[in-house]
Amino acid sequence: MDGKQRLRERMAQPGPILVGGAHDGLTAKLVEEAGFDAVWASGFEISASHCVPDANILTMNDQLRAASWMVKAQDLPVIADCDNGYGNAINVIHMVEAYEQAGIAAICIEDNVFPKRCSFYAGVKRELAPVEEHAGKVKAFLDTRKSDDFLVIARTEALIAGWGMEEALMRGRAYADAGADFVLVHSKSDKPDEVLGFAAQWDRDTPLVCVPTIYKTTTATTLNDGGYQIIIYANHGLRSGIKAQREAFARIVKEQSCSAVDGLVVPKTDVYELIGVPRMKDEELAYMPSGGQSVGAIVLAAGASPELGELTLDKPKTMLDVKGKPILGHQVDALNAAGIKHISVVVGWKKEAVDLPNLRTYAAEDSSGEVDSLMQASAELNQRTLVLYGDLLFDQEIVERLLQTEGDVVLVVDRSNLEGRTGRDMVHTLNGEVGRGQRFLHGTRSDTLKAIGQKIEDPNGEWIGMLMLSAKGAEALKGLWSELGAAGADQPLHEAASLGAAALTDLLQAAASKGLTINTIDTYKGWMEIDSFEDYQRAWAQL
Ligand code: SPV
Ligand code: MG
Repeated sequence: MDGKQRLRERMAQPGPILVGGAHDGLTAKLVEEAGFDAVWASGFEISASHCVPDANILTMNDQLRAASWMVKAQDLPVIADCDNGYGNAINVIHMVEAYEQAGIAAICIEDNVFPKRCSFYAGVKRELAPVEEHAGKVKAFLDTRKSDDFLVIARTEALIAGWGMEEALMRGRAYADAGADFVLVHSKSDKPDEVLGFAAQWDRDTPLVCVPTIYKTTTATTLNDGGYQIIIYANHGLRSGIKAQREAFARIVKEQSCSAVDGLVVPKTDVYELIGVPRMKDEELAYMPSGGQSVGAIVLAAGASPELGELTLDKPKTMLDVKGKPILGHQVDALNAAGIKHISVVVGWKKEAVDLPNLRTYAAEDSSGEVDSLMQASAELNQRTLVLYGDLLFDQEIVERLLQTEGDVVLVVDRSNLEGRTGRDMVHTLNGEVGRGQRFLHGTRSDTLKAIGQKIEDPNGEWIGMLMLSAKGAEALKGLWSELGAAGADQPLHEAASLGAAALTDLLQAAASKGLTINTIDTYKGWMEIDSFEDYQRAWAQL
């Protein structure tokens, strides 16, 4: 259903139709959010938002462009204030074509001459167009519109101009008789007497519209009972916005600090919701190649490393220098080169030493289990995310192949010689390793995890400490984590004595046991974990 049909449908229901004034897509969205029935693309507001008087200084195209953003931003019907039709009946014809094409549900044209003056500006020159001329514009509208659901509100300014009730009624009748769908009678009286008096003498079937800006205490119900079907609240978004912005700006200038307006501003996330950032994320996932740009990375680097003695007394392992750059620096370079720019690090032990630029940090206890650490960065687990250990050095090619995968949870598994690997993160996968001595290409094979842990039986690979989560996979792990937490943090999990001490392998095993498909891709070497002084020496020798 388009805006025109929705307005028609609403017109068939009882009660006043409440219309909220807007000047752009965002204010139209707020009108919708508040529960109005339709949006008023207000000439007063649109002009003011360009900081010019409401006096035909903006062109039809300026006004149409603003109204079109309102149509796009939200689902309510948009009723466009079209002033005097921006000229004579010929201008109206072209205007009707353009507005109907833009998806506007209804337009309003007033019997001001061109150029107009806003109804409320005091002490300005005010003239009305001859009644025949305005009735001619109404006829031009009707003969030009393609759909009978595209409606015209004909508005008289007779009361505003001080021409009296008889003139207002005569004009209203002429516009109704010309075929207008609605008649709007505008009044700047601070009491509703004029509009209620007009309605009391109204002797046509054409429904009435009013704009209670000045007779502001009169409720929609009273106006509706008095004969008005559409009530337009024309400019309150703009005026409340000016007040709020004036106060916020003044406070910032006075206190020279953003925190001065803490209580006055909405969180940025509120803005993101309004303008459709969540939708954009879904669309990126659905339609864009999964390059690193839409992928984040989380480096787990919270733990202390007593096995490295003096080397890590004042820094976490991830900050150990390998040939002039910390391990984390090597990781960031490889991730950046693969297009992954949004990198977070969970820090704990000597966290102040993690001082590389452009990283987000999340704090965990240095005694936290790996899963606990990962969940400190759970705010980042809302998109495709690569998770890796902070002591891992790896070939960039491994990341590039992970980016090509499609599974919800994908682990990188080393299939090279497994002898002597005890106490490591071993895996057993469905199909196992490629037969010894066979030729093979990296990236041609994906397998499914059956078991993971340090003590599993019959391992056929080693997990290198790097995995890729889709947004769905990340949600699944977060969900499982809170489910397990609800059952009690002291409960053992797989090989861990408690949930708080659980390693990633424990959570992955629990997820696999619950039926989550975990895929693997193979590597034959191309990575190194710094677990001992010997590893560290090897890293210097090999890098
Ligand atoms: C507008 O909002 O531009 C209107 C209503 O035309 S009023 O400002 O009350 O004239
Ligand atoms: Mg106007």
